[in-house]
Amino acid sequence: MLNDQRTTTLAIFCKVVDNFGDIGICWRLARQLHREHAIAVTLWVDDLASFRRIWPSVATDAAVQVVDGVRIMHWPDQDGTFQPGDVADIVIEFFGVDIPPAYIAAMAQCEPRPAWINYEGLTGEEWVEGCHTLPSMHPRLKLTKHFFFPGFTPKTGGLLRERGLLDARDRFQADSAARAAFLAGVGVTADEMMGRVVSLFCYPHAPIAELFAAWRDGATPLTCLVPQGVAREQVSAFLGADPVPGAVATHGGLTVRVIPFLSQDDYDRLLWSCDVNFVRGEDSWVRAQWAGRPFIWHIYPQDENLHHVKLRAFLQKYAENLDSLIEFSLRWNGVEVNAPAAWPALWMSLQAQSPAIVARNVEWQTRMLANGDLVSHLLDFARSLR
Ligand code: TRH
Repeated sequence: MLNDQRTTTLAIFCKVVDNFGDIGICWRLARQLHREHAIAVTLWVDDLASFRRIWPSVATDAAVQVVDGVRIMHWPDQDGTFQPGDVADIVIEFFGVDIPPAYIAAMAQCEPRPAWINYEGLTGEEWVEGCHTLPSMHPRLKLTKHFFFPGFTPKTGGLLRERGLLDARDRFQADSAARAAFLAGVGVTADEMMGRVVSLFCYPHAPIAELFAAWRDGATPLTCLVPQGVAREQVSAFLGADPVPGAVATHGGLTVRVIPFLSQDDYDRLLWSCDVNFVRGEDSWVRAQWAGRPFIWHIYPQDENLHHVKLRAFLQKYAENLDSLIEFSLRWNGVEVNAPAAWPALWMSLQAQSPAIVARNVEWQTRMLANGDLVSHLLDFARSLR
């Protein structure tokens, strides 16, 4: 057992492979561990510039800094000397990154050994239940690491969810002035707020031009809010200008507006404010599930279309009988379907199914809440290893 007399220490090792999901998830995890469980967290991260995009108070030139109570260490390479005293009680390698060899050697000298956890990616596939918490012995050292899988069932680690998140969301969504003030703060006009408002976060290969054309020709005015840097080419083609924050153009029923790339907390508010959210990867996808608004997921692409299997596994769990949502999601992700509908028809049928989608989201949240929150599961599991 961990010694309850002193603060538990925990280290997270994060490499930004691409995009914002790696640091996005690690930062969310780190903050929650510290704020809600009083853990002394050290976050090792190789790319402070990406970090700063989602959390602007992070300095990009500091080897060590403390932000929101979390110690952040810049992790430029695998060098460094470590003693057992440098090793945390719980060591998390994110998505299987290689921890510096000297740190691992120091882990092997600790008594008791640290709880070593490989935090894996979220998927709705069934095999996850069999792999969650499985051990993996180090080939040479007396050390065992364990796999930890987030997931959608009680036999997985559950989903990241901060204490009070849903209350904060409910208060925000019940307060039309708060929504108006937030949207105005990112440049949305009062007229735009009166129509439908959609947020767009997707990879560049999504069929964005087709969807823009459907919205442009639609009967209902729609404003699409795009954080800076997302779908740059397609947005710039629609605008006929550089997609910098504040850039806006209207063609037919569609207004496309570029907003600043937001902090993680403001990004939540964006999801809570919009009628429909287009999200991607892992972390924004989970946040959209907690936002309680219809969402369309653009999955991170993998070789040999492996991601199509993951997409279908999620839709099977989440979207049963929601045919419009399933078809829209498959088409948005480039999956071939029989007798594909045109984008205007797809969008209209998604809108028509919106009440059922919202009702499903409520049921889904009840199920996900019953699974408990990921950070509590992670700590319980780590403590059981010591
Ligand atoms: O950026 P992503 O595409 O990250 C991806 C996925 O995590 C993928 O599974 C992983 O393998 C790959 O990275 C390496 O999408 P994701 O996961 O939604 O992460 C985006 C983060 O950025 C999330 O924490 C929300 C945050 N964000 C903001 O803070 N502000 C914003 O304006 C936006 C659009 C996002």
